[in-house]
Amino acid sequence: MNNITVHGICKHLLRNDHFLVFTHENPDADTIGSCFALVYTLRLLGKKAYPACCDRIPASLTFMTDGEREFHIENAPADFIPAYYISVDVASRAQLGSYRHLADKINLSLDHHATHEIFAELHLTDPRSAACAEIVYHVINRLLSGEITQKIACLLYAALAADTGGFRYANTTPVTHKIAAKLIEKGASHAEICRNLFECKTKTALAAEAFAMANVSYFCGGKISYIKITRADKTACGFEDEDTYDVINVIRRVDGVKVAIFAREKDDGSYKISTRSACEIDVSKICAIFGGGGHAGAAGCSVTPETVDAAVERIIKECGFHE
Ligand SMILES: [Mn+2]
Repeated sequence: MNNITVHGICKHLLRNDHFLVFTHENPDADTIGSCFALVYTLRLLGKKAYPACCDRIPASLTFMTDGEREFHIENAPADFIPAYYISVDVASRAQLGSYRHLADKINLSLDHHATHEIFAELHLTDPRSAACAEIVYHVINRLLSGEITQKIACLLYAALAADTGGFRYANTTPVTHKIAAKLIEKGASHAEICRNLFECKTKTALAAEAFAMANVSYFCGGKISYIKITRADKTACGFEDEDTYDVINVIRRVDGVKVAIFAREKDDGSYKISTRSACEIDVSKICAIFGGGGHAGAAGCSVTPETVDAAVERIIKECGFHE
């Protein structure tokens, strides 16, 4: 499936310059960490490189971007003319969000989604990698001959820790732990990163979680937990979309729950459905029914307001649990 190796990628990167590195829309720690680690590495090699992110960095992840939140293409200097386009952790054209019209320009894609839709000229997709940052680590380690800086180590560590839920999810492998160990050796501040990722919460994020705890419903004898959050709920309880990133984790941790479903009304009125599976049910296949995707244990899709309730009913049915 892959048409390039880590070695081949390094040769390409060394031969080119003026890089634009794209995250996926609604950026998470894996895409941000992978993107910025690659940008800083290319700069260390004397090249020009800028991140490109169509959405704002969530406030909870600005510890990874020196507090900055806007990384639109226009934020790069006016005299910077991109000549080489890279995407990291982007599973499909659609995941480039408002930059999807640039999908055909992507020269190199690094990704770890099993559902990866090939859109780049060169691509390395490894679904065995717990995070895209694992793949990026191998590239960066080679480019820098092992001389990974502390800043880059922190970015990659945060990405790894986030996509593995703090090295707790089933996607965590011995390789993940070996890379994490290397990154700590290079100065990754693991305790501070994990506090930022998993413990520190804004008051508005706490309000979102309180809403979820109070309003979760259960199906199939408690094997499925479900929460729907509308725009009206967000206004009434004083929280925003980015405060809801941990809502799915709140409802999936209930004893007996195998599949968690979270439907969130977005500002444009459409619904983003997120799903998590803690059993053999592959939620990426179920979300694919609605044009979505992701991983076996974590996936999502977008639906219209008219179809959201029917979509959730179908997802529950597709899980195949008997009462
Ligand atoms: Mn990822």
